[in-house]
Amino acid sequence: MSRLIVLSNRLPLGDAPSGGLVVALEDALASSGGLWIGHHGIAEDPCTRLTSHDGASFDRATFTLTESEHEGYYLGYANSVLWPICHGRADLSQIEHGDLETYRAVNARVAGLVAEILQPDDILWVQDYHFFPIATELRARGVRNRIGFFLHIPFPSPQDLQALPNAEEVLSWLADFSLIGFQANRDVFNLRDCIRHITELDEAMEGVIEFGGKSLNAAAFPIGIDAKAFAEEAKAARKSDRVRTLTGADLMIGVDRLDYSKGLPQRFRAFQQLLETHEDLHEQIAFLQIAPPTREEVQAYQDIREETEHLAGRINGRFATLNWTPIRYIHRAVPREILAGLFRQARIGLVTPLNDGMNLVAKEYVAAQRRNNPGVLILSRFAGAAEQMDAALLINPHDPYETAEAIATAFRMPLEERQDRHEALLREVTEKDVRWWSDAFLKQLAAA
Ligand code: GDG
Repeated sequence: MSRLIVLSNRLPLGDAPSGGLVVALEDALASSGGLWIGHHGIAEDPCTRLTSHDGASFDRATFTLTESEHEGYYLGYANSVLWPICHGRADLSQIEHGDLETYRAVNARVAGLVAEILQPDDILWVQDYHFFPIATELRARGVRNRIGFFLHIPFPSPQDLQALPNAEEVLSWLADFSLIGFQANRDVFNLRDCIRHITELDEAMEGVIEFGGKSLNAAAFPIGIDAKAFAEEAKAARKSDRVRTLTGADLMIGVDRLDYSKGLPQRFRAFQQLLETHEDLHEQIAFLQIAPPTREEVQAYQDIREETEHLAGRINGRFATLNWTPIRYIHRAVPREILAGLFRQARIGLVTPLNDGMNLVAKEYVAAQRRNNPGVLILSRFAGAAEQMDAALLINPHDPYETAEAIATAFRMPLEERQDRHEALLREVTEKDVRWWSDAFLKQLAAA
């Protein structure tokens, strides 16, 4: 069995957002004597370290970034250029002179580290948009190993891709991976369209995607969650006294990093629309939005915070009564076991991103429900999850009327319909869990 080496921007340290990935990869890493390489901390002298922890099931290697690398590579090109453009928000991109150079340089340095570690039979699995150039860098160093890539965020349309300062280069970077995994079919189609557009090939090449004389091997591998474990956590939390019913009203929940791709202002406006047109629902629904901070150094994130907080304040000012607050907005992270219990209690789960690679909250909400009395998932058509989860109430998050009506429908949905929808959703979430995801990807990579 080949040794598995995983490369991701952040080294998993057991906290929530990376938790799923660890579960997915732990078995394969442990049984192959594998290694996880990731970034850990900022230091003036960039250094790399190999660490083995007592009792840990796999070894880790870390690299640090300098302050200016952190700015140019991470905050700059990765999160102020690639992130907005891949999410269809080229208008929010900030192309700064030198950031792309820094991004290339960090990738070259990390490739040097990886090349030193790699042995001939190892399989390398690279995670996400921080490392688009890594296979090209490794190939230039003579590395012939199988290198897989998984993109956790959407792959852009041709229109958006060309908003990058280096659209063609990104495609040629991708061509050096042995297998490219995307979240959804949508992304595979976008890659095909981008190549067709940029190379001005008008004939459709079914099945094969070629660029610069190389064939690209790309497919959708929708990421999942550890559904069984999450359901257990939700069940246990219900019994603990840390999660209590909030008010007399029924709970509707949203949980998202405070990111402009998650559509929070649109969601709040849809809720306002509901309150304007459904007076009978006043004091009946308590909307809890948990939105922990993220990338606060980037201007677009400061702007989305202001807009979101302004709207929450305005809606509460207008509709609150002495014993009812329509929106509870928490701009802090909430412990995972409490989240799980809240999902279970919530009659409606509201997941309305404007664009999202997959969206794991949708899957967690479904896993946390009681089978005999499940809540209703309202899901954006623009989440990768919508391809798998069409038994949810699918909505266009830009349309406040449609979203408001979906909330009213969810609130009044008869038990039998809720159970039917939930059963279909739960089957998908349980069958295609996070272990299915890593097994499917690694199997195809091994065959590449
Ligand atoms: C990227 C892609 C793709 C959130 N708030 C708290 C908290 N969370 C947890 C959720 C969930 C995770 O963080 C968020 O996952 P998402 O999938 O919703 O979104 P991104 O962070 O944008 O992740 C996305 C994902 O990668 C995986 O491929 O699905 O499309 O953008 O697990 O529950 N956890 C805790 N407290 C919080 O306040 N404990």
